[in-house]
Amino acid sequence: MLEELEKLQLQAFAELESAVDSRELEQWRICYLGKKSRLTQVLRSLSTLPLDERRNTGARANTIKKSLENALEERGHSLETSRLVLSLENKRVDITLPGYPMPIGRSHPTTQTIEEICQVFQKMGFQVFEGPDVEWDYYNFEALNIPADHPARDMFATFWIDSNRGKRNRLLRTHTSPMQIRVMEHTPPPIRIIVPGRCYRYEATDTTHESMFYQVEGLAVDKNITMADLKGTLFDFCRCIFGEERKVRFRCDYFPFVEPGVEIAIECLACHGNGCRICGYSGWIEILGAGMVNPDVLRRVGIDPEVYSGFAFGLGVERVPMLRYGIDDIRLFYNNDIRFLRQF
Ligand code: 2NM
Repeated sequence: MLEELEKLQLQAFAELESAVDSRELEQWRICYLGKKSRLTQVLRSLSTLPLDERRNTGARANTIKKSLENALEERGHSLETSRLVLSLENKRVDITLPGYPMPIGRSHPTTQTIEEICQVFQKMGFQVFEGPDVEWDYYNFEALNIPADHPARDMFATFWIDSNRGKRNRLLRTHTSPMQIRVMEHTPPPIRIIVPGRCYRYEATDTTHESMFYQVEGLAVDKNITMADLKGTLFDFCRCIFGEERKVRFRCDYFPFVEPGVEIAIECLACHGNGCRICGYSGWIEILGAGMVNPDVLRRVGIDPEVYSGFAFGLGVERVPMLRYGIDDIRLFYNNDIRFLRQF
């Protein structure tokens, strides 16, 4: 019996070496350690053996069982390890290869310009507010001193959403000033805000007009605000955006919501004031409209014009990159032609 057990052990070890996967390992386990294996039979039948033989055989059979179990576990580990090594070997990555190029996105030239403009005013102490694109007639016109029959309405060709043209009619805002009215209604002075956003005009498009475009408008209301504050703030702004050395011109203009109203122009970037096609041979490019907030506008939002005064201004955002980069058609901005957009 002992001799048989020794042989069995040798045979088992030999076969274990040739098992190459977990299925073969399991077969081997059933064969040599399973319930029906010879070893289990021997261990079960120990009680039928004479006493002295029982002790020797039993001890030996148990040692062999232990050593087979250990061998099985070890073989399992080593198969697992070599399987892992092999799969790593197959998936080997050459870390010296150059990487795949990742295209990096960028913000739209209009967005870049809005951010730059807002930064200039934020450094001067202005806060940025945004308002809704869909507005009431009241905020877009009435509160800004443009009643329904006012000729100045012709300045702002409007996309109407409701058609009966009363005060509760909705429209697409033609400027961002309605948000400045909203802020003045809710905020006691001092106020220093700028409002960037989309505006809409119901007009045929050409190289300098789009039916949707962006504006940044600004407003400062406080005690003792004067035209000198307006001029200083906006001249500084022009030089921040267009260069320290740029000449700035300041002239009268008319907007219904301000009195007096002014127009600010800069020396033409293309011809340095000599006159060219871009500046209409005048040497100047209009860049901002502005003025002292009309006392009627202040009164309507509940600010006493005897105590407070303010200045306001507005500029078209797309004009800035158009002048800087010599872009000759505003419609390029919203065609979404990637060949245009990826240049910025
Ligand atoms: C402009 C030109 C002049 C303006 C006025 C106001 C408000 F709400 F305070 F009355 N907001 N924006 C204004 C004044 C805008 O854009 C060319």
